[in-house]
Amino acid sequence: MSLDGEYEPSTAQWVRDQVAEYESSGGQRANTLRESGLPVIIVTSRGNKSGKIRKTPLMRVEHDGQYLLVGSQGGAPKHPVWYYNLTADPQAVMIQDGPEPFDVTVRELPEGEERAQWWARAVEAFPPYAEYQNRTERRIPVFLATRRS
Ligand code: F42
Repeated sequence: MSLDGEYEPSTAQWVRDQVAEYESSGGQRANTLRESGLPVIIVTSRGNKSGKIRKTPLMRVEHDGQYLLVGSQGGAPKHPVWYYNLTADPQAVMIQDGPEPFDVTVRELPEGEERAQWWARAVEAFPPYAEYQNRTERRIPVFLATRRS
């Protein structure tokens, strides 16, 4: 793991519990969104203010080895704050999708064909994303994550 530093768990209990269970089981447990059966990944970023290590479960949207990270936060009016960690340092990001985390570089997708194609994949993987976007004026941000060798 190339992102070192002090881990600061989420302020949301269910989130930090999911991260702990996922990591301690090497991705064997707590790898879905509650009973939905829909798969989850763990995204590690560096706090853009605190410099601490932050870990965020997100729905797994994967295609040909790339991942889409969707800043939906249930359609809330504001971006989740991990958004600002990724924009501040797109290289200080890791994804765990199974036993071991790996380094990725993220790029926010602007409006256009590529975003539309990935958004369709996201809604296919997790249909509530479509509702969440209808629920808010905010354009839900999405990042394309590409593994660094
Ligand atoms: N959230 C999504 O947005 N999309 C998903 O697909 C998604 C899936 C999912 C699946 C399972 C699960 O358990 C949770 C899931 N969530 C999903 C929720 C997600 O894990 C986050 O909890 C949610 O998106 C909110 O992210 P957040 O980064 O806003 O978290 C808050 C609660 C938080 O931890 N705040 C911290 C705090 O102390 O208040 C600060 C965190 C932080 O990164 N601070 C930065 C720092 O420097 O340390 C500063 C950030 C800034 O600029 O303010």
